[in-house]
Amino acid sequence: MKRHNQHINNKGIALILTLIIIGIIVVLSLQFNTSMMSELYSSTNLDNEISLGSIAESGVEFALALLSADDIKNIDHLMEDWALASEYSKDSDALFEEGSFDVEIIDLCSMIPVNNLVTYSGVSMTSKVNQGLMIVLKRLLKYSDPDIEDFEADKIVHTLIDWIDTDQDTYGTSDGITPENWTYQDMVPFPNESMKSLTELLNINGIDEKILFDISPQLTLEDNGGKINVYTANEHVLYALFGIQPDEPEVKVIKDFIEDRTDELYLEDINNDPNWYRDWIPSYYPPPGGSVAVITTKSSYFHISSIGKKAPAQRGVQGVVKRDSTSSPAKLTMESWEVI
Ligand SMILES: [Ca+2]
Ligand SMILES: [Ca+2]
Repeated sequence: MKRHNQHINNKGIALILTLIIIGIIVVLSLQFNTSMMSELYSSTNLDNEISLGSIAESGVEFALALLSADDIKNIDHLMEDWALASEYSKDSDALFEEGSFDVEIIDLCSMIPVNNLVTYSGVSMTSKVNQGLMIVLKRLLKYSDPDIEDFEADKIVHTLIDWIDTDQDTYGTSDGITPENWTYQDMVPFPNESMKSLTELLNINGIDEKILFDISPQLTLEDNGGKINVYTANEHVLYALFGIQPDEPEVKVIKDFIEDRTDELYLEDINNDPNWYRDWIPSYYPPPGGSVAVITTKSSYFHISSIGKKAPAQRGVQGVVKRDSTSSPAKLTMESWEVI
């Protein structure tokens, strides 16, 4: 890890300066959300707010520049520059007379995409359940609380499917569970749409605040294509993905993989072979549906937060960016933003 930090320090300032310039170009080519930025600047204490808003905006540009400049397209991992945005931010005071920014980029493809449990296809948009994700989510629930029985995890996930899919049918009734026994509270009929907030999960019987607290860091509501990036997923997601229970000795497989995927000794190997992880995680831990069903090695949705700081005040924005790497340079689209 020491070697890693040194690497960051050496590259830090030069990289920031270069990327800020790229960033300005990137942002000029984006449909930037001007109303969001004017919100950033609007306040009674105008001078200071403008300054803080500009710093936060520079942070966003910096983040976009890092995502755009990532030229290893078929893999996204935690040793790449975008993943080190927070570390690089520590040098950002060099860019301003007063103040600095604190930028963090989180890969949303590192998480389990709840709304992708249901996919739609064809002209009639027939809904289909992503069986692989269903299994992964069930495991996540059971691993977060060993008291959750298999059938209870089933009911929770099936209820979630009914919440999201557009029909009024009850998923999985063929297994003998009748709709009256089902599991939602005060939710008749279901919204039949994507979840808007993870706290909505509390409406589902079997999910209490403790379980929600445990599982929500592993979940995203963004459509990330229904796949999880093995190189950025946290250990709990990886346990669920490969079916390794957290109390089994086999967790060492995952812990070693997590350590080695950020070891620069392997940087070149990883960059050259996206399937490098398969040497670390043996094939007798098959992800549900096989490797192609729920696993990816590249990411397309990122959460960016940028805080402009000028003691004692701070101001920031956060939002979701979609990156389409099929075009060159990669196309970045702001999906949503809010001032924080
Ligand atoms: Ca990459
Ligand atoms: Ca439904």
